[in-house]
Parts: sequence; structure tokens; C-alpha cells
Amino acid sequence: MVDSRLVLAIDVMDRSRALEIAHSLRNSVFAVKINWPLILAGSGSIIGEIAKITRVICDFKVADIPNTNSLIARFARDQGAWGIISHSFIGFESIRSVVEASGDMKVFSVVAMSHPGSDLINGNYEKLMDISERAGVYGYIAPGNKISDLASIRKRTEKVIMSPGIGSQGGKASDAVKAGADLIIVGRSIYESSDPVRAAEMINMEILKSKTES
Ligand code: NUP
Repeated sequence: MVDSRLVLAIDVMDRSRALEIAHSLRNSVFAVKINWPLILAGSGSIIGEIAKITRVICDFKVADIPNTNSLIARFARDQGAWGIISHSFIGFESIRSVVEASGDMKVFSVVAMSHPGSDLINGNYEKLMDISERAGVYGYIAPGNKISDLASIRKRTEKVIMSPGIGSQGGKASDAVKAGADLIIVGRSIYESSDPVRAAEMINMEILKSKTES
């Protein structure tokens, strides 16, 4: 599906399985999101390999001093990543360093999270959005399973919001879209299902239906 709004999270530790998943779902997704487990189990060159198949978003949740952040962002960019996810609680200078080193690569800033215990971050989304806005980020990460947080974040921005927390973490793609998510991140409930292509298409249909309704 060319106009898919689905971002497939591939959190497996096996390089060839990751490539196989990316390849088999390439026509059903907007992008593939990879995270530290896959990088640590193999090497950073997996970014470039998946980039040959589809757009890649590096979920590195960058959270260090500006110099270190720049090195991480530049590496992802040089490998051909389409986007990178950075934390914002690290402050203006640190997230600005990610934006500067990213060039054309899109920077998504985490302003609220999906897991139990994320209240500390989520309770500060306004400050985090202000810092991110000043730093010039492209979009935000906000939880698709914490609908009131997501809706409050939507009210404060017209930028792209990408939302995890769907399926395995209890959220529903339709609720997240109605609350303002533009891109929906789904991992385990697709690649661990018995028919991943069908699971992805079901979510694509759910997203499309909710977009036309809202
Ligand atoms: O708040 C967040 N929650 C979350 O699950 C921010 C994230 N980046 N993620 C990531 O989304 C998480 O690290 C994983 O890669 C993906 C969700 O995967 P799943 O729960 O759909 O398998």
C-alpha cells in the first residue's frame, strides 16, 4: 500500500530475519523502524541494507551531550536513514545538535512515552515540546495507548506525530488516529503474527477508515 501510514518496528536480534521481515512487508508500510537491539546484535550497516528496501527510522532515543549526539545522528544519516528519534529531556543544545547533524534526515522528538512509569516524561510534554520546537524538529513521538496525552500533544502542534503503543502494548490504531497520530508504529503484533502481511493490511485498513471518519 503506497499511502500506508504504518511504521513497522523490527525489534529482532537476527539480521537476516530483520531483512526478511522488511522485504516481505515493504509494500505494506510507510517505513521500518529499527532500534538498539538489532544494531547491537549485528552492526550499523543494517541501516543501509534496510534503506535499500524501504525508508528507515532509527529509534536511537538519542540522549547525550551534543558532541556524542552529533556522531550518532551523522552515522544514521550517512547510512541512508530517512528519520531518527531523539529524546528531548536532554535540553535545547543537545537536541539541536541532533537536528544540525541530521541534514535532510527527519528528527522526531520523544515528548511522551507508552510504557507504565512514563508519567515523569509525559507530565512534562509542554516543556519538552517547547525545547523541541525551538530546536527545529520535524515531528514528535507520542503514545498511541495514552489517548489523553496524545490528544493534548496534538492540540499544541501541527507537526507529524508518530505513535507507538499499539497492539502488544494495548493501544488501538483507530483510537490513536482519531486522537491525532499521523504515523502508527506497530512491531510485535505484526511480525510475530502467523500472517504478518495480513496483520499489516488490517492495520492499514483500520488507519484509513479512522482517517476518513475523523
Ligand atoms: O514511547 C515509546 N514506546 C515504544 O514502544 C517510544 C518508542 N519508541 N517505542 C518503540 O516502539 C519501542 O522501543 C518499540 O521499538 C516499538 C513498539 O513495538 P511493539 O510494542 O509494537 O512491539
